Amino acid sequence: MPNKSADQATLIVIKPDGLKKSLTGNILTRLSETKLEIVAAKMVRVSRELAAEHYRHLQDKPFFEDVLRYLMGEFHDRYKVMALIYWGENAITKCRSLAGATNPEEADSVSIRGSYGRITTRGVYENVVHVSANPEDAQREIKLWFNPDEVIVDLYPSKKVVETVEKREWV
Ligand code: IDP
Ligand code: MG
Repeated sequence: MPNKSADQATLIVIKPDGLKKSLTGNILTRLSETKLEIVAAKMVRVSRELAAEHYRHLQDKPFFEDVLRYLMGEFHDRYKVMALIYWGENAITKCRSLAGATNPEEADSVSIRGSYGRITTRGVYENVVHVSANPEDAQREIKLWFNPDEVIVDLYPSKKVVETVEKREWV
């Protein structure tokens, strides 16, 4: 497998509002403008633990609980998100620039968040998409959301482990 530079990767999450509004295609089309490569993609049912770890930098904020519930899908009755890894030169800057500012009201109106986001009456910024903020966050988040075998390139060092696990197979 090619070994690709880790600082060029970013986690992208299409949040529950993006899925509920059928924006997956639009968002992926917008992100394709970057000419970056998708090196992993999957649907995820977000647990409270995953949401809390993902947003741990916000744990002291008054909106922390609402942001967890938002990512878990509780405000949209859609208990899933789409997680992807985009790889390539300046992946983070390119994707964050297309995503727009965190506050959808302040985001450039042609950005993804400016086009499709909103602030709810509860005060949650529903901004449709997550993009890692910097290479350190990207590495932490990618390792949190994906196993090495789910990524088609070697982004970070990994090791083989042998374990006996109970898993489901097709009947
Ligand atoms: P980012 O998503 O642009 O990196 P962060 O500060 O990491 O922004 O915040 C994570 C998420 O928490 C945001 O995308 C948004 O959904 C929510 N959020 C951030 N700040 C606020 C706020 O002041 N009020 C309500 N929700 C917020
Ligand atoms: Mg962030």
